[in-house]
Amino acid sequence: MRLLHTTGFNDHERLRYKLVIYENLVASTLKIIDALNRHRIPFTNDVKVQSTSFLALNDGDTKSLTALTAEAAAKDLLDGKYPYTNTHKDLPRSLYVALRLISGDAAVQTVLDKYYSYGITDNIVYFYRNLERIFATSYVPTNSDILHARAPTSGIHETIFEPTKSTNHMTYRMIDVGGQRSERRKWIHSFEGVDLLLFIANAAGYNQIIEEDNSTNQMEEAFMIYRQIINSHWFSGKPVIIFLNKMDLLRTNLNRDSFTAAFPSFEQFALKSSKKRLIDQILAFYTKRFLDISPSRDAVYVHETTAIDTELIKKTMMSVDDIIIQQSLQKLLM
Ligand SMILES: Nc1nc2c(ncn2[C@@H]2O[C@H](COP(=O)(O)OP(=O)(O)OP(=O)(O)O)[C@@H](O)[C@H]2O)c(=O)[nH]1
Ligand SMILES: [Mg+2]
Repeated sequence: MRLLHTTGFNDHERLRYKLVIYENLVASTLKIIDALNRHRIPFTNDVKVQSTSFLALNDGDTKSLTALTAEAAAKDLLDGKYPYTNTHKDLPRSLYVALRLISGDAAVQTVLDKYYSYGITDNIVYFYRNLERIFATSYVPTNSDILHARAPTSGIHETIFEPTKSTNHMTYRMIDVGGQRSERRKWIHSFEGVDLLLFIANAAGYNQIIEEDNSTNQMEEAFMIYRQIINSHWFSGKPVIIFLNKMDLLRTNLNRDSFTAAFPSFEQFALKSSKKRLIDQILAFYTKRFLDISPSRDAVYVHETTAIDTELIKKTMMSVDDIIIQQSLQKLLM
């Protein structure tokens, strides 16, 4: 939304994302190491980081690092040996070497192929692919890096979008709340007087458990939250837009059996469909579930989205703008 409706991010904000990306990289890698340990999968230590020109720029400890193994790098990461707090400095090269060794290791690749079953966030595949760029001198996160960064919202964040042609010269006030269970008790302070609910669910989350209880799947949790808030007085009679998001991941990772395991009532639809048809059936299934628990179906709009694809989102947001404009006109006429 910031990228579409404002001038985007300034350099100061971009640099803050360096820390988020660092934290994402470290947290996900620690989860991968934990998954390897729990399943007793040893590192194969089959990756060698060469003394490339990139590493030759290193800060003194290059020689010892090139002799490092993935296993030893993982231990150093666990011991907190790659700290980073000052976003005006480059990310530590020593961490680059460690992550190259770890991320390229054959054992790690087997975990990454099934990241969703280990509670590892999906953005790690993207960040591992871009390590060289992220760890280069004077790196500044790009829009794509920012879109891939995972920074759980804590508290209530209001953004004002100034009037533009796309908002029909109206000002939008967007209130972003955190989705995690611990955040939800704060919602009561933010929903008073809102005109429209934009509810975003992870359509690929049917086989991903939520971090808070390690058992509920993310889509089931989304239906549960939606049911609670849509029946509250704040949204009574208000239009609702539901984004079935992460469609890219649903398309690439969909597994028919784990989908029917997560939603047994789906089975009747799914018998012998082609993959494309199956995706359509899943979207119809999700949509029906959302509509079934909506007190009024008339003003519920469901869109499939891929939030990291700005061009695609631009198109979706145009129809969201239409709904907002219609809604405001109705309010004026009342
Ligand atoms: N592949 C893919 N990744 C996505 C898509 N949408 C969001 N993500 C990723 O999912 C993560 C979402 O992170 P956040 O923005 O913190 O999510 P959030 O829903 O606001 O989470 P809370 O603030 O905790 O409610 C980021 O890593 C994004 O890159 C998508 O359509 N496709
Ligand atoms: Mg958020």
